[in-house]
Amino acid sequence: GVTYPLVVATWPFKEAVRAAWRSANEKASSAVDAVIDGCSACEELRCDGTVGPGGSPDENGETTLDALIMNGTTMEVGAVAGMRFVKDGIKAAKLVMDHTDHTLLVGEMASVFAISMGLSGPTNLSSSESIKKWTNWKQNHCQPNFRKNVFPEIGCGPYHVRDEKFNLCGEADARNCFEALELQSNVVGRHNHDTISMAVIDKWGHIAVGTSTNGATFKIPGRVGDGPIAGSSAYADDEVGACGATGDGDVMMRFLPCYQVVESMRQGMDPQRAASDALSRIARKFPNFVGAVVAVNRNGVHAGACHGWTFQYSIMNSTLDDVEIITVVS
Ligand code: SD4
Repeated sequence: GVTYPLVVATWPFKEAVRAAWRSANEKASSAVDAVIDGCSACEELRCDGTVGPGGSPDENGETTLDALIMNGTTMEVGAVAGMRFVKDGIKAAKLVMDHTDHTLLVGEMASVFAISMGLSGPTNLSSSESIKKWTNWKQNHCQPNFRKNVFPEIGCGPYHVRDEKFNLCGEADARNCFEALELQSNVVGRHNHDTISMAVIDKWGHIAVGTSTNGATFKIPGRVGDGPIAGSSAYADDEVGACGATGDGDVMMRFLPCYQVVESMRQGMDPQRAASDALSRIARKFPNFVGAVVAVNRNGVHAGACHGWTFQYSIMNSTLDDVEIITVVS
């Protein structure tokens, strides 16, 4: 039989799933409120030192947050992208959903809105770890992550566009050019598990999803990933089910994999096939991308799929004593 409530989330973020479960089960919260409680716990605890403030510094050493909340009953969405100076990403997203006619606010302006609505700030989003990570990268490696067809003269730049890649580089900077070419193809391993995407089906069978992330390490300032994009990092529809995604957001957001998963389930695919199909569409064009999705239908049947890495997701419902971790291999 169908057992509600139910919580699923990307990665073995047990404390976050427990928080959402307590909210949905003991407090009988709505699906939206349980997602907020779960993702907020993840941000506060920094889920294994990854999600939320204090993680993933950009090229300038700053941490910014992307977050999304979606109500699968009303299809309302609220999101923030590249948000600075406010620690509560998912709560800011909910304020956008509940108190504006908009869907997505960005950058400093998202922070101004969040603070005007009562969230605390402005706060520095760096941690000693993120500063250390960035300082080390800047001083010792300073690799041109996320850049292509441009080459730094020395170390960190400035970057120059060349019409012919290696051949037109002068002798002096040939080594840098070569390293840049090498690095450009080195996509696997550039992500930590720094994204939570969570779905909750509440006691009444209503579904909500949410995502919270600090994006990609050493991203170009201004970069927004799949996190705040409905249909990409997460999607929910009470009539069908829900999906959450993690991985190489720069590629995944071109395919709206979670929209794909939910629509495939609507057409009759089971969660496993829907999840695998959504990723194989991406892999056909970008065989080196790394990513994963977790899918759940409105009957509580769940499945995961991944490409280029081993994926784990968490599940909790009343048939389990505690959060269960499921490992998916590509
Ligand atoms: C992003 N999708 O911003 C996120 C990163 C991620 O586990 O999922 N990391 O691209």
